[in-house]
Amino acid sequence: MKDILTAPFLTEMIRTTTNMYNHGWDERNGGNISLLLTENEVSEYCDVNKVLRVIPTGFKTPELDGKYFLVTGTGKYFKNVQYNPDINLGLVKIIDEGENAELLWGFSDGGKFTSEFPTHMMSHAARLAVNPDNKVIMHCHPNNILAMTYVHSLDEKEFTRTLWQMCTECIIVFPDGVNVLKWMLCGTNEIGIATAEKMKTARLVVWAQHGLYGAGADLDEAFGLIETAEKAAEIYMKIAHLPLINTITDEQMHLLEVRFNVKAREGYLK
Ligand code: 2HA
Ligand code: ZN
Repeated sequence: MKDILTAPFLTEMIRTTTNMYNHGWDERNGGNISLLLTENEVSEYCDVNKVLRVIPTGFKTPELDGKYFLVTGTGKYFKNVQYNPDINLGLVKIIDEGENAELLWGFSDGGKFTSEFPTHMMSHAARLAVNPDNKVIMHCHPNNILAMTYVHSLDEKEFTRTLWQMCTECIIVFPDGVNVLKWMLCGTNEIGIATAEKMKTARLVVWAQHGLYGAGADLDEAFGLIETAEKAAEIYMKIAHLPLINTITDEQMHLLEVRFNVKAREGYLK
């Protein structure tokens, strides 16, 4: 058995949480990530039959039965993942139609997965139905997206169009746009169900006055999506109070669609 601390999925997770902390997106225990792994990947580094503990989840996701996830821990700080990965991260296998998770590695101080586990697992199920290659659900509190939810309409089409207009790359990176959930109580099955519903049509879901969720085929893709949306929101927050003289027009967006072979969300461009 190889040392799990050398597993690419673990080193990537450590780099990503550290990077996100350094971006200021994950203050204190803010943010959480789950990464879907194959049994082959996991069994190189850990005995999948040696269950340390069984942790109840409080919800059902039968679609994920038998699937493995590396996930950040509840109450844990992204800042600290690099120093104590075995305390701050856990590797679990989903069993009993999602109602329980077998802990195979990590959470070594007796901890458990993020309080947002319902949203993570329900969003994985929703994204996998759209894209079987999806592996990552990522949540964080980026400053400018958060700020924008206080001063911009939360209408999904308007929110998306504003972000697209802030940088040329946006429509190329997230042609599916950004869905928006009005403020809801976090850490609940209800916000999980609502987020997963929004994940069916976009890989980015804003939680108003809270933060952002991103989905992707790997950690880089989910990170890059969030990074691009956050940059657009930063530009918006720099200019929103100033007279707008120029913008990216819908005609120009159509040129980007053709040049980069992407299709903007149906009905979002004139
Ligand atoms: O647990 O970000 O939404 C930290 C959070 C909750
Ligand atoms: Zn949060």
